[in-house]
Amino acid sequence: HNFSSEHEWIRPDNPITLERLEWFKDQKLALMMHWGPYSQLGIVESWALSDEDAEWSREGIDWETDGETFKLQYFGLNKTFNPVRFQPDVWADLAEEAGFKYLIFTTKHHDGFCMWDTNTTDYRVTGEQTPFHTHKYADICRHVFDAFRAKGMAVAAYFSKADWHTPYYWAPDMERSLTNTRRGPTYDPQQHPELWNKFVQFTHEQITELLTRYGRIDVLWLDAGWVKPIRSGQDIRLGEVVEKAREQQPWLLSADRTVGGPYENYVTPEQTIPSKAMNVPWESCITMGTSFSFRYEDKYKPTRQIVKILLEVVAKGGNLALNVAPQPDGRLPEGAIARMKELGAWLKVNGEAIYGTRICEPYYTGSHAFTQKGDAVYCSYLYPSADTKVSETISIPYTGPLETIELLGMEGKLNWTREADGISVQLPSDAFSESAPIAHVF
Ligand code: FUL
Repeated sequence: HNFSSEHEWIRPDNPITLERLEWFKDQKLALMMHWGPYSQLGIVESWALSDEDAEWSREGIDWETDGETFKLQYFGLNKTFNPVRFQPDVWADLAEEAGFKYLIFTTKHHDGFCMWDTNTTDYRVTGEQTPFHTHKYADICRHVFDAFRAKGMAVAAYFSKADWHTPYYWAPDMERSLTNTRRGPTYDPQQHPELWNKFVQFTHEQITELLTRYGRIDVLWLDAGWVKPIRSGQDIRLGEVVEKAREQQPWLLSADRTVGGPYENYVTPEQTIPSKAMNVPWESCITMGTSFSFRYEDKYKPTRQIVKILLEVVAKGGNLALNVAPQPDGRLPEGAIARMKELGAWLKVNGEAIYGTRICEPYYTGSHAFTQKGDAVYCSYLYPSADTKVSETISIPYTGPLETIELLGMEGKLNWTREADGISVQLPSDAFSESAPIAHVF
């Protein structure tokens, strides 16, 4: 994608969807979670299965064992997946404290392992081969979704259209999934229409299960955009299943990433922020650590950087899906918890400038982020580090109409004066006595 404002395909003809996109724009902050058997190895989600980009995705894997052996081992990871320290309520409590408004949870990554109790395959968390299947929380998706909804958060189901486990993904002349794992189905649907129909049916059944048995789902978040009608002819006829689901769940948004058309209701940049503000609905997914899934000894972005990312995203009109990866035992990593709490503390004071806002010129300057809501304009002033000397006056490049200025988290009106290219605001004495905060919001 070229993330310009010309996303002409985002024109859902459905009025409910248009209304829901306004709801979506209000939410601003999602917790994205990638979790599955791959978490045990601390690898890049399920990418080690693919022969593409192998240098990156198999880094750290003892590749002395040949590829075939590894793939067999990989598909055996369900036999050791046993996250007995998984406590969905603890996740939801933390997510609420951190200020997240919705959850995006991996129901199935590219490896095809289902984190819900599906009828379509034994390669699932409730399957007999998976030791966790006897646990009270075995139907992981159900318990995660319920716990988050109980806290008032919305739920998005991440679902990979690519499925490297199902036989329907592999051309009949290929020896199942163990050779030459490529991203998309390995055959041309026109040449093997029956096989393709089986794949489509299998996919529809899985999505339908998620959309009919698991309560309210706000977003169907479809990954593996390379499975698409254009070029590869791999049309999973998503409309059929989404429209059917909308009979029960009219609020459902569909994010069929990079595919375009009526079922890509919003745009989803990955690990990047668009260069300009965009009016079309969008959501950047960005990892707190270095990877979407759990890595041992991962490095997390400092809270200051996370807030900066959030401010830039929101000022440009988007939502941030901040990815935090659970450990294989079911707990969240300590470093991630600490940052979630700090983020929550900042949002508790300053969330007014984030949630429910819309873009406001001059958007984002690197040090100032603007938003608006009602008749208020919010300017967040970002301090580069805790050691930055906070000066008594702050310049704000805002030339619009203005009556009074307040500082979020403090009582009273501030003194300000007009300058040639903006305004100059005087901070109250208790706002600049300590080490620099992450950002002051005027
Ligand atoms: C990508 C996937 O291939 C990654 O593994 C991850 O799930 C990311 C959010 O989307 O396209």
